[in-house]
Amino acid sequence: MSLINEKTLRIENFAKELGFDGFGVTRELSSKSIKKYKEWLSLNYQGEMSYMSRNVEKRSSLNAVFAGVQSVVCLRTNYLTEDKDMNFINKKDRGDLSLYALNEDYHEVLMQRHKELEKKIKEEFDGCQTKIYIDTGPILEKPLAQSAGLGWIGKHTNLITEHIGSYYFISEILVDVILKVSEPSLDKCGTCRSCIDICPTKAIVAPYILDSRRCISYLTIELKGVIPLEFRKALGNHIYGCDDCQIVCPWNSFAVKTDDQSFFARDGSFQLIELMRLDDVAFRKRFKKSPVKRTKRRGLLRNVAVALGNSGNLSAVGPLIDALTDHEPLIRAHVVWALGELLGKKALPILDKTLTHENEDIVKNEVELLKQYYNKRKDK
Ligand code: B12
Ligand code: SF4
Ligand code: SF4
Repeated sequence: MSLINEKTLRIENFAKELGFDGFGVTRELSSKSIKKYKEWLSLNYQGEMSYMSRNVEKRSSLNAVFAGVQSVVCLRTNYLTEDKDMNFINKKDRGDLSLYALNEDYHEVLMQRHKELEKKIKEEFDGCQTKIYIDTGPILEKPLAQSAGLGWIGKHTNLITEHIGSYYFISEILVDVILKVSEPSLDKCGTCRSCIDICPTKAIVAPYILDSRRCISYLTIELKGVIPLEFRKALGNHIYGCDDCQIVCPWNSFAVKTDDQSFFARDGSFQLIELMRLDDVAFRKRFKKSPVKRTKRRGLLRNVAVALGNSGNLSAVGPLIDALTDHEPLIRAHVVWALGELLGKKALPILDKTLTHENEDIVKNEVELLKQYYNKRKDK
């Protein structure tokens, strides 16, 4: 075995000891992936995620993020702690959160592990330079991981691994020395299209192509403003991200679970009414260190209001009326919609009475839409 192969193997073994369950090495980003990324941007599929269009040069060239890069160590971390099926849609009084978001923010959990692996690489290659990426850097992680043999990009656009599934994070350490490269993974989606068919908002517009603007993960986490009307019903009870396309993927019936305590649900009961009542202090306390804090309180309660509107649960009416006086216009706007869904025309006098001093356009607009809807029905 050559020295490079030996060193790479020792680094891989250490990565496994640290808890990474997948390790692979690649040298470059394929020109096909760069082309596909640029096509995706040209169609505006990134929506409001301006960070996706800001660093095109960096995302298209590893050298632009790390001069002198010779190898990319790609890593996989399983976050699956519990079985999940589509039954959650019938529990309409509860919000559904993505499996990855049930406990601590993984960016923080994973950093320490990466630093230890980085130290090991530097022990093996004295004086080498390294750079860690965990999700947030301007690099195309999935195509890199595919060419490092960690899995293939499925039609739902997530990376999947045979016998493991897709419930894992990917991350990288770029290094300026040559490591032994891995064999790339091959696509095993075949004729299946379950993910495309299940998607509630038809966000997978073609196999391997996702229009983020339609994806519930984007709508509930990344989008900062008003959720477009056309998607609100389809959101159902999703309140933070979406796992649907992964739940139905046949490769996830083999999904292996992790025993890493950092990913276990810290509080499984996401009762919508209870969440609707969270004030600023309670929100901060409940979601401290959780990925959910990304949406801030106003984003989460916006989503919760939509889910309550979809719940058919009339006991939500009282808490929703209380929320009409919330200090966040974004929340009030979605509460208006939710009351319209639950009470129909009967919501109008309540809104007129409670929102007499309303100044915010986004809220007034929702009331106006509801009025127009019932006026049109009267005309007919
Ligand atoms: C932006 C982003 C999002 C956006 C857009 C998602 C997307 N599919 O691009 C939104 C907010 C919607 C999102 C959602 C989710 N995300 Co996200 N997200 C990212 C981020 C930051 C960038 C991804 C990116 O570059 N997208 C741009 C497009 C152009 O890239 P692409 O999907 O790789 O696909 C293009 C090319 O790869 C190319 N292509 C490549 N190979 C092939 C092959 C063929 C045949 C074809 C035709 C095309 C093709 O075509 C595609 C263009 O159409 C990455 C982290 C990172 N830095 O990479 C995490 C990341 C992709 N997200 C992740 C996760 C976990 C999720 C969610 C599952 C979270 C959730 N449960 O809600 C969902 C999944 C939604 C879905 N179906 O993809 C993980 C995925 C892990 C995995 N197993 O793959 C990542 C890698 C974060 C991480 N470090 O672990 N995410
Ligand atoms: S995450 Fe949900 S909304 Fe997004 S593509 Fe998958 S099924 Fe569709
Ligand atoms: S559901 Fe089917 S088509 Fe979609 S990613 Fe999984 S195997 Fe591929």
